[in-house]
Amino acid sequence: MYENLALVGASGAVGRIVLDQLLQRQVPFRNLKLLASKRSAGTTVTFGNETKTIELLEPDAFNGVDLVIASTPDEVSAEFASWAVERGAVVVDESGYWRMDPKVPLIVPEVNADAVSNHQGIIASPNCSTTQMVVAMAPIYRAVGIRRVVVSTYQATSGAGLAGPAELQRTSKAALGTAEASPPQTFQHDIAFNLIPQIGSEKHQGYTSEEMKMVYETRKIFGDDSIQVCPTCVRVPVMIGHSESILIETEKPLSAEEARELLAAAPGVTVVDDLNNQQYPMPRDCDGHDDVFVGRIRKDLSSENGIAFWCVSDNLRKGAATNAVQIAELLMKNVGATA
Ligand code: 2RA
Repeated sequence: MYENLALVGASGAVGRIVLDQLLQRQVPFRNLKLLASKRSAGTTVTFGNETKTIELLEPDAFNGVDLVIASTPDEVSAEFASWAVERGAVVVDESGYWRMDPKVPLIVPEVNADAVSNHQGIIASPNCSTTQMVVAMAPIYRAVGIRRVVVSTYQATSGAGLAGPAELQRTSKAALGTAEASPPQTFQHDIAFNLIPQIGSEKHQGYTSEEMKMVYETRKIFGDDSIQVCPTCVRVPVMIGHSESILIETEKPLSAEEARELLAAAPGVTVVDDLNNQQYPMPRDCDGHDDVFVGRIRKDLSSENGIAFWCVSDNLRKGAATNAVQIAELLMKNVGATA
């Protein structure tokens, strides 16, 4: 049974949405403990009608806990996960630390829900830019196979945590002359009225860490190392909602109409695709929604088996909090199924 939950990182941008999702989705649990490191321990957050105090993240905080949902920096996850697992809890972790560990399933429920049962105490949730892409790839992969993906991302400032949108606001005001200019702190350059073609640091042959996550995580989630991925990740002056321009080269040919039908029928996908009536997904419309939105679906004019589309998702929801809560729900359902 997963009755006693702990949320690690409750005061962060994603942690707050996890709390909302636990209520909205009526996730069945008995007790909920909120944990964070020294800086936030002792502060309070609102959970429904309750005011809950965040407790200190320390080994014994996991005594009696069955299931942990965690949204923390990698180095925090590296330390606390074993404290929880040694005390019998299962950890659903949103950090990047465990994702490529062969003993840790990397789960997007719409794509590889079955892999959840292979866990040894830790289950990872992918990076936001990967999650929305694989949800949109899944129905096409299942129908006709996928050889190659070329993706360019347009990633919102909230991907960098609470400090990202704050920096966008501050630097926008400065650019408009209504506030003092100050040097960027969260991003490498001024993000106001700008685009920054770097998320993360150099990782492999001129690709950034964010870009290589899209390569490695996609292959692990599909269990298919033959999928080729060429990513370019860009930070854009948007508050919430990552957008992606995706070109998929399929194994067998697929028409745009067939792709639209597959996507429309896929779990977790909403198709918004009517160019003549200016209908396509945009980040401001997707903010606050759990689905992955797809539009501009069309045949590639330059290759036989190419399908191109535009994909937008709330990076704090399906890209993080919602996916983690869905994994927790899968675990709870699996226990119910075997009981
Ligand atoms: C970003 N994908 O948008 C990252 C967050 N995990 O910065």
